[in-house]
Amino acid sequence: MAVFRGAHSTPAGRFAIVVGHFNALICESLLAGCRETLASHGVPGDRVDVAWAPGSFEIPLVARKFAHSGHYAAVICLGCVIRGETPHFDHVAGQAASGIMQTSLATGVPVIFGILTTDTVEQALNRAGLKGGNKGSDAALAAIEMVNLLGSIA
Ligand code: INI
Repeated sequence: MAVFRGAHSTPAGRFAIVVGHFNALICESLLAGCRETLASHGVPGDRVDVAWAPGSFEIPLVARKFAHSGHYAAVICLGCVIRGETPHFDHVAGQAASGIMQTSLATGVPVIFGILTTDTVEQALNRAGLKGGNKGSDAALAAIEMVNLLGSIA
C-alpha cells in the first residue's frame, strides 16, 4: 500500500496569485501573508506572479488563464466577500468557489480557494492576520502541499 501525502518542503515551479481588489485592504493582507509563506518555504518572489482582478467574481477567469498557460505549478486565488456588504453575496461567493473548482479540475493544476467569505468586516480582518491566522498564508501552504502531493503521485 502506498500512502501519498504532500509535504511542506520547497516545491518546484512557478506560482501565480490572483487577488481581488474589492475590499482591497483585507486582500492586501491576504497577499502579504501568502507571499511571506511562499518565501519562507523556499519560493522566492521571482518565482511568483500576481494579477489583480476587479472582484472575487472575476477571479476564476484570470486563474483559468494562468492555469491553462502551462507555466505554473499552482494558482492561488485570494479575495474577500462580506455578506453584510452585498445582497448578492451568495452569487459572488458561490460563483467564485465554483469557478475555482472547475478551473482546477479542467486543467489539472491546483487552484487554491483563498477567498474569505464572512458575515462581517471584523471577521474578515481577523482571518486576514489581525488575530494571528491569515487565510492567504493558509492558501500558500495548501498550494505547496498540493504541488508536492501531485508530484509524488505522478
Ligand atoms: N466582490 C468581492 O470580491 N467582494 C465583495 O464583498 C463584493 N461585494 O460586496 O459586492 C464583490 N463584488 C464585486 C464582484 O466581485 C464583481 O467584481 C462585480 O460584480 C463585477 O462583475
